[in-house]
Amino acid sequence: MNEGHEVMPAAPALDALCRALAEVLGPDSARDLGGRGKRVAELLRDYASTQECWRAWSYFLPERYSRNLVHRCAGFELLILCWGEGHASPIHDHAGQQCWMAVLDGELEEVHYAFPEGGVGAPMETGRVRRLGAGGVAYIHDDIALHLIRPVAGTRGVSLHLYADAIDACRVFDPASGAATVSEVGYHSVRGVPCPDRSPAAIRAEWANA
Ligand code: 2CO
Ligand code: FE2
Repeated sequence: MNEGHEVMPAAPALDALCRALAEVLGPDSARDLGGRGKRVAELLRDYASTQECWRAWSYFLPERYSRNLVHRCAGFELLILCWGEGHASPIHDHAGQQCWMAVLDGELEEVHYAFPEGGVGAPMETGRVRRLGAGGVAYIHDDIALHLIRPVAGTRGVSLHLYADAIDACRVFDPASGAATVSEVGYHSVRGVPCPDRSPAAIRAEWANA
């Protein structure tokens, strides 16, 4: 170990997954993946069911679910999300992008919501609710539904999220009224190293040529 230098934890199988995803997705293929979407889901399922190196890059926060960057490039972004007991995402959209979620640990609940077409002022309608255990893969796009994600009550969970393309901001919805606000999303760690004081813009700039 080099004194004075932070040791960066390694996650070789995650790096291999990113290389495989880059081959399948390409730099500008987010809109119409055709049959390649199935291959993306398979790659995520294989990783989630057989690998453990994500543990080195998972980082829980007491107050909210954490967003931990694995890789960001033209075409996609890969994150590990760590969900503590009682945490939940807001109801949100995905900025027109495609999103796959593979459960790495625990059991997560996904709740779909219909887009509030009638305007704001009424409670949002809940759609399908489903639970996914480790190795399970879900897919969402704005044409399918809005959603929220949370661990099953009283438990923690970890999930791997692939966004194609990367999402820098999304809309979050108030369940009581359907009112939407735009919310920038950020990162709590990058490749296993916590980054509490770094702005999302600085991190995005660092990855701009990856
Ligand atoms: N989209 C949310 C986020 O990236 C998590 S829910 O899965 O899509 O914070
Ligand atoms: Fe989401």
